[in-house]
Amino acid sequence: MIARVVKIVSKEYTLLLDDGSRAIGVLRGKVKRFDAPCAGDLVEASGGPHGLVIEKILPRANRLYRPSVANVDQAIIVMSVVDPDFSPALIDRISILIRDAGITPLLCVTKCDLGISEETEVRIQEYERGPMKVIRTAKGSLDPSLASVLQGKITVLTGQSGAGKSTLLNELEPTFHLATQEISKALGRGKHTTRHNELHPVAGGLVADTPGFSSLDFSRISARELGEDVIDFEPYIGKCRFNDCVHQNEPGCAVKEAVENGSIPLIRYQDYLSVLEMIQLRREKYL
Ligand SMILES: Nc1nc2c(ncn2[C@@H]2O[C@H](COP(=O)(O)OP(=O)(O)O)[C@@H](O)[C@H]2O)c(=O)[nH]1
Ligand SMILES: [Mg+2]
Ligand SMILES: [Zn+2]
Repeated sequence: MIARVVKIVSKEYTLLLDDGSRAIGVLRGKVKRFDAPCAGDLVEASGGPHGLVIEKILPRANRLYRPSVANVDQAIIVMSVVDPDFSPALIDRISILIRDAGITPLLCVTKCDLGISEETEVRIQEYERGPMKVIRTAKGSLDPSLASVLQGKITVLTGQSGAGKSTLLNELEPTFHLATQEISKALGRGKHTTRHNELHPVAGGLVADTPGFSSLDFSRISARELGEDVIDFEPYIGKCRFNDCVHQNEPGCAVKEAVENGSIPLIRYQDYLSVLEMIQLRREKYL
């Protein structure tokens, strides 16, 4: 049978079966020598006397390493309006990395009940006019469109620690009691209480709640590829005069034209340039 890995605790794999039931599986010896399964993997399993045995991992559509999840359909960038502060630079960087992994980014703006500054409101509206789906939420009044985007998909929540990821999941699934920061502080367990390697059944889909990340790693992206990872640039890719255009100083650049006529927000382009310069500096360092 084919089953989905939804949780891994040491050598025990929790498998979600076709009929919605769960069963524990272990690896057939030969699987171990290759790549072990991660959450999100579809595996071929067979019944054994002591439960299910995982025979083989089916080919992956994509693979994230932090968190370790395969076959991810979309990633929701969770960003609060305050506490921690709203950061377009962070949204743009995370969104580049998500698209580079072959995954669709969405933006969820949390804590809207805490009041939105004029500057932040302008920035949010820029995203709302752009190509990324944006959902605003406030504790206690969850937007139903969030549940509908999760339906039937594997979703990763990503964003700074304290942005409200666990709170969102608890509100989406009232049977959940994921530790939020208030609780974990009270228990003195520090900030990172969220468990890795688990996909939670939420709103008819599967969701990975991830801890806040510590670093953004652009080392595998080249200057040439970077523009393709910027979702706002998509309509202009391939339309520049030079086909190796990095949309920096080149004449006849369709991206720069779109920035000048206001089709791409200036801040999005500036964030792109700062990542590009970082990649270019890194190259120089190793030449
Ligand atoms: N006022 C308000 N507080 C929120 C909201 N979402 C989360 N919080 C609070 O923000 C803190 C961090 O939330 P948490 O879900 O643990 O963030 P995580 O680290 O991203 O999982 C907690 O104290 C939550 O109660 C919201 O929409 N409004
Ligand atoms: Mg959390
Ligand atoms: Zn260009």
